Amino acid sequence: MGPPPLWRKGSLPMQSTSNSNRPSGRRSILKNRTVLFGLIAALFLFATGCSKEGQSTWEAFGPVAQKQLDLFNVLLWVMVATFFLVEGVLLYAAIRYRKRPGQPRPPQIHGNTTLEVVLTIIPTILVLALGIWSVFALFEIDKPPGDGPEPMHVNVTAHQWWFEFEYPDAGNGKKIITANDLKIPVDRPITLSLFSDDVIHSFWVPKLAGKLDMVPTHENKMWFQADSDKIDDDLPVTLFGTCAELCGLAHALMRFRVTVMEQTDFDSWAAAYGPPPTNTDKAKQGAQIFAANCTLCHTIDGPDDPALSASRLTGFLTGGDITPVPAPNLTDLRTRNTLAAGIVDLNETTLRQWLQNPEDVKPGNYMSERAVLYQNGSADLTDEEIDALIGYLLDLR
Ligand code: HEC
Ligand SMILES: [Cu+2]
Repeated sequence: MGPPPLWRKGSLPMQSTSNSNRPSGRRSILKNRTVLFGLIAALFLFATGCSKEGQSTWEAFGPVAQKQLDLFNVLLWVMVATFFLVEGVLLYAAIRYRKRPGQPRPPQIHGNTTLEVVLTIIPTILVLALGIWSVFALFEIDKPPGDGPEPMHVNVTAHQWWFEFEYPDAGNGKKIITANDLKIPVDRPITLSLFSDDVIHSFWVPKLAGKLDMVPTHENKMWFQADSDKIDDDLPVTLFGTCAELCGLAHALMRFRVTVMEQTDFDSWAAAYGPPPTNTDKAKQGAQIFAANCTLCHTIDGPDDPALSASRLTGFLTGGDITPVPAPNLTDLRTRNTLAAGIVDLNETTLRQWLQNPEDVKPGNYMSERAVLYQNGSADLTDEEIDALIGYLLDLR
């Protein structure tokens, strides 16, 4: 006689009746402090992740984000409903028709044509409907509607680890280059061309639009708009943006702000764009220190000269310890709200910390790594020189 066939009752070792101490094993997992702590932490993160404050996808401030949010909501809830329906039926069947001692095996049925047709048609309709709607939504938000206000264009270049914004047509033909703080007029489509100077980054302002990669040697285009009737607070309003593609050491410290303002305020900012005045002795001293130590990488008197930018990029890409690198244009630093790619508020205290030792504020940044000044750790500048620089950069009087 050979071994008993596998399907016969009691023939599998797993089905043996001895059921050892299973339940107590399960209880001890929950008693385990690490596991419990992990679960609570996960719950906390989950709960705080849903807050609408700050950087949130749950609140749309414009047409592009709104369309994407609608799409997300419908897809999510249809899928949640489908999940609970299917799992519910499955659980019901598994419990209701489970094997009970002393009962015969339930009859095996196969090939109920009506059921199979219905169960094929419903998912097909669902997938087609959601899929077709998604594709239409994609086309709808591809370009700003032609009948609205004239779009404003911005070129965005990502660098390790900060964002550069160029407004080719903002101030009556005057070119404007700035960094880390994108200023946009409300109720006007903003078209963006995205570039990168080094590795792949990703541009993301959750309240205005989904993310889009910023790829070296390739231009990606997107647009968004901030609508005044969707924003409850008084303008100007500051929105959060971030790099959403792991791009090296300081990736998590690569953020930016979008300041939404009235068109008139935007126009006066653009008109006032220019270097900080040097009408005090302190500012003059600051300007001299700046010229001696900082202009290898930074421009402060208007848009960067393209040839200079190119040579800084070459210096950066060819490496070496002390080289020029692309750096934020500081012409309008005094109108920005944050410092070092959106990671701290900009004020005298933070700017002093930055100038004393950028590494303390933003580990890994290329200013402390490549500037001669910081090769011995903290700055090769006296407190008085740093004061003068701060007064000059922020136009303090
Ligand atoms: C070797 C090139 C280099 C030199 C020299 C240099 N910097 Fe920088 N600087 C950078 C880079 C790169 C960044 C961007 C750092 C980041 O956010 O990752 C930066 C950022 C800054 C910022 C923050 C800008 C912003 O938009 O948040 C300020 C302010 C600044 N530098 C001031 C100075 C001053 C003042 C000097 C001269 C004392 C100086 N830098 C010298 C490369 C340099
Ligand atoms: Cu990045």
